[in-house]
Amino acid sequence: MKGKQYGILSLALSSCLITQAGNKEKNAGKPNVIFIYADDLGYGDLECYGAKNIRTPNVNRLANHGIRFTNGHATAATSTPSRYSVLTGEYAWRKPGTDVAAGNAGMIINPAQYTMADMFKSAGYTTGAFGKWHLGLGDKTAQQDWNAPLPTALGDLGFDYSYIMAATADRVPCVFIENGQVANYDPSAPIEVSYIKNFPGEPTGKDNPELLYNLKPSHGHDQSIVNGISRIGYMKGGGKALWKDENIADSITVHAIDFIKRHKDEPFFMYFATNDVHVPRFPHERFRNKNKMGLRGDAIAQFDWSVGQLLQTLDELGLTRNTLIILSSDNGPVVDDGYDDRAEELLNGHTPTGNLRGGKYSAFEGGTRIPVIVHWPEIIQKPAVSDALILQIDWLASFASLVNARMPKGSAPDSYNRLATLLGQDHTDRPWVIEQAANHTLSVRTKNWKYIEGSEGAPMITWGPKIETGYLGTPQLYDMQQIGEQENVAAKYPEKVFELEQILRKVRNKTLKIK
Ligand code: NG6
Ligand code: CA
Repeated sequence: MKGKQYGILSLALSSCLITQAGNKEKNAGKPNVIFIYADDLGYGDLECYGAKNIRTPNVNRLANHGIRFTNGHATAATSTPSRYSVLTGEYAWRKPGTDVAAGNAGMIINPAQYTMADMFKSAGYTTGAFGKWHLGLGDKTAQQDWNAPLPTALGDLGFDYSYIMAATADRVPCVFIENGQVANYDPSAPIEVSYIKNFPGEPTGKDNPELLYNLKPSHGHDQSIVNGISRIGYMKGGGKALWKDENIADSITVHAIDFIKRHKDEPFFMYFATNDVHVPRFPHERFRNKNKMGLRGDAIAQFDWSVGQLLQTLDELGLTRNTLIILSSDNGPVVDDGYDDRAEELLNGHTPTGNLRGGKYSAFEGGTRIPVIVHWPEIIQKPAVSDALILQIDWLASFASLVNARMPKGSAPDSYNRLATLLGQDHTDRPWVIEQAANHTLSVRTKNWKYIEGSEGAPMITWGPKIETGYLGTPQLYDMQQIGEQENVAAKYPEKVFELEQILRKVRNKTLKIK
């Protein structure tokens, strides 16, 4: 594989490798890299993955001219651990405190840790992060002063610029954070945040349902009210800085476009993490009522629009050819995730998981098998569909190889260079991938088999979403050549169960490496 990658490098970077002159020249030819990271977008949610009720022309364009993967996997079935893994190249289950984070969680990635942004920066890239963060901010949980610059933020993780939401749209604080400070800060409305108790006199969804003029909760989500939608957690103040949900996609996209324009003459890395299609789904009016799936469908259309805006900007600036775009999702889909948005009744035959079993949170495939599309016209000239088994955790080492970055010893311990596979130049399956369900049940997936370790836990999610967890007291084994993880064949193939158990044991104690 190494030789092949060098081939790519020499094509794309030959000029830069020999030029010693100023930074600009040194970096000439390096591809820009844009990582488009949707939230809760399922394997079956895009037109190019078979969705029938929704048009996604901009994502289709990427798929039609790139490599579309049918066996791509996120490392976890929820956001925080998935994002942690992809940005650090370390399985989240190795590190305590990486479960779904509150909006006032302290920074989960240690500033000293090596990240994808550090890697790009070391290779001469300008780096930017946009949209959903959900990996904590500031030194200490619940100790942040949101009215002053945060002492630790994305600048400490290698991002030159960031315009982010602290956690999720359903968690306070409902403000954007730009370079570690609340954007559009309103001094007349100081911000306070708590995940323990409300601030005196502040309305909540629970006590003041009459104030919920935009969306009502279906489960949970009944604490502070912002923009007529109640959230998880309590906040006070914010004033003009508070977001309007219907403008979130616009805000993120406009800032991202601005970043591209500012850095059009130097290589840039952009982490573009959309809020769509996470709850609360409240897309802009111009996306409403255009498909039969209601707000969830509108949110997918809005996601596609954001993708289109980035593409159009690259086109206008003449950057499309030498920009590598990788598009994916942080975990599998969920229909009712806590707001009464009628997503369930309006599915109209749509299957967000594309018929995979389970969904977000789950140990089954629906939890972690997600769309992955790679687009880079300069190098990928023959569009293709690849069924190679790939895992998001490998993107860090793969991109490091792409840009010839030297990763410090011990960094990104679980990330392997699979660049040639990502670019469609070979179809080598990862020998195994490890996946984490919401309750930390781990699975080992190989091309042909899936092993789910035995674990405690109810067969269905207990708090609202109608999703099979895949948890069972004893180990399960599925033949992945059969569709849908229907028949547990653990009793039939004990030696296979043993083999996959050994893989898990050795990955856990770091004695198994991929050659
Ligand atoms: C759950 C929330 C859900 C969502 C999820 C995190 C409730 C009842 N449910 O706890 O709405 O926010 O956390 O989603 O509060 S993730 O995609 O960011 O991981
Ligand atoms: Ca998610």
